[in-house]
Amino acid sequence: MITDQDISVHNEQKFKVHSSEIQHLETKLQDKGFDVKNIISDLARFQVAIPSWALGTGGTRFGRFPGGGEPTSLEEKIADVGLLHKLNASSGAISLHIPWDIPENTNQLIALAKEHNLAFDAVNSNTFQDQPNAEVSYKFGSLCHIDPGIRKAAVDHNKEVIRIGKELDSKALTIWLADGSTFPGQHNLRGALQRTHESLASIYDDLPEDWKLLLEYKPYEPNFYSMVIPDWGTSFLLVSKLGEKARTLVDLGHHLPNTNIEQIVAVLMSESKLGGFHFNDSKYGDDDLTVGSLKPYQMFLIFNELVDGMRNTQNPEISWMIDASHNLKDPLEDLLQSVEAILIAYAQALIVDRKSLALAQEKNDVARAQEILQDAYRTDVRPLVAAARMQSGAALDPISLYRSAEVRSRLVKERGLHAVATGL
Ligand code: LRH
Ligand code: MN
Ligand code: MN
Repeated sequence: MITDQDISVHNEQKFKVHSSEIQHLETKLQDKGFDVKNIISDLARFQVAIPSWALGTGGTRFGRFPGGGEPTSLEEKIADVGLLHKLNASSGAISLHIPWDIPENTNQLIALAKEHNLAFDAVNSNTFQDQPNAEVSYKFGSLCHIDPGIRKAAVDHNKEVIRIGKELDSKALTIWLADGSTFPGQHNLRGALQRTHESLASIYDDLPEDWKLLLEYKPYEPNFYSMVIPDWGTSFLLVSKLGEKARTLVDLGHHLPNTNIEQIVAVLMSESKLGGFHFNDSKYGDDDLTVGSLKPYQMFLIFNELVDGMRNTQNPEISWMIDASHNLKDPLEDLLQSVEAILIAYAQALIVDRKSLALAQEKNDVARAQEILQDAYRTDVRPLVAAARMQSGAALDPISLYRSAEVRSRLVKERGLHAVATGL
């Protein structure tokens, strides 16, 4: 849908303004001792996986309002992510959710992904919904279930997801559990945790050597009295027991209001246990809104810890992924905005004057430390992000090209107005 030719025409149109912006920024950053080329290369390398379930409009309990032209097959989902990657060169992977996605002809899917320069990121298991004709029900939990037969079914499903992931050359399994209790007394809290650990250990036994197991946590929802893995501490406890290949995944929406997420990042990285990220934004809970739409300063503070941790800890490579989906915007525009917001926060973190910050910290110069952080945050780094895209052959302004190329109406024409993606 978007060709190299479209991109070069677009970039030529935008180049004059862009080059004056980047020159201005370069002068400013050079003066502070930053090598702009290095920053641009770091940004160009950064890849964020797109979840297959974000390509359609999400919904609320009250309704879903699809905008048309949504992908209805895995092939079409891959094509959509390919389109994003063509536009921004930063979305080079797709994360599948089984059984929302059922890869049938894996060889064909691998070839198609290759055509779009995409890799298969973490595969996600689903033991939070009952599938049609399923022999067991997860109504009262999955890996924590009191019934060993149901626990085994949930474990076997995760093993099946690993098997599928291996075929696709994926390298990680992400587990999010809805397990918990809604009323006091429903669970023996220690028992539920113990059984979950045993089930996870059995899944971990099947994990290939070069894979990782990423374990999410969430304080509430769907259960409103207790979740078996409510917080980073419980996830950390479990992944520590499981072994080296198991790590905690931080989903930004899975915290109680005002939680200091950047501090969680720092603690996990100091223990080499931060495995992955699910980016989104929220005001009230797990709202799954566009990254950076509500709390861009928090995003920056998180990336500030990530950059510091990536330089100064032994934490292994982190899996980056978006986990967002809502009711109103064109999902592809929304994802372009999310990826842009992630890269902006990363760029801001890359221009923190860390030497001066360390000095200010040493002297307990609190005002200076704040000045240093906010100086980076208040710099308009968008030209750096655009430069990284252009360097990789993508568009200076992806959304404007997406709109001028009328991608959505072409997708509607091709797939139909009532094409609705499977998923959440
Ligand atoms: C539920 C959730 C979780 C998973 C996703 C599939 O909270 O958003 O974050 O990663 O569903
Ligand atoms: Mn998530
Ligand atoms: Mn969530």
